[in-house]
Amino acid sequence: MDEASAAKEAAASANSAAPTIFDKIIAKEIPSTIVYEDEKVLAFRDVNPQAPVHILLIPKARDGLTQLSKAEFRHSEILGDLLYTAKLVAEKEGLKDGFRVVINDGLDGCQSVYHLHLHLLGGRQLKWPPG
Ligand code: D5M
Repeated sequence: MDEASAAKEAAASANSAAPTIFDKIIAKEIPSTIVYEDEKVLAFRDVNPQAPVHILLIPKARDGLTQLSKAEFRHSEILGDLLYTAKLVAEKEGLKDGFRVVINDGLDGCQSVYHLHLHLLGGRQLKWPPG
């Protein structure tokens, strides 16, 4: 399957309550390299890193938050927690010269897993604009 078809298929699952690969990571049913964990947030290394440091931060409870565009006011606290945790993890990873936090949303945003997640990228000079 090509990248565009895979993205369309993933987008088609956006409204589904079906578990994603991240549920298996949260349940520790499949291996991942966890770099931070508390009662609400899990951070682990991306399996397909786009930079020397590429970490995903996810809410442990998806609670309808499949993607940022589905966020409701009640999600404000966890969204703040995720962003603040990204800063803590960046510090822990030694990203003292800067880093980038990205949220891909939906088809145009190239989202492939419909459980909201932040990408924390760093460890090299990143370019702007992104592709
Ligand atoms: O990003 C989804 C990201 O999830 C993508 O960068 C690959 C990553 N991914 C997928 N499966 C795994 C596992 N099993 N471990 C670690 N990382 C994983 P998106 O913004 O939805 O395109």
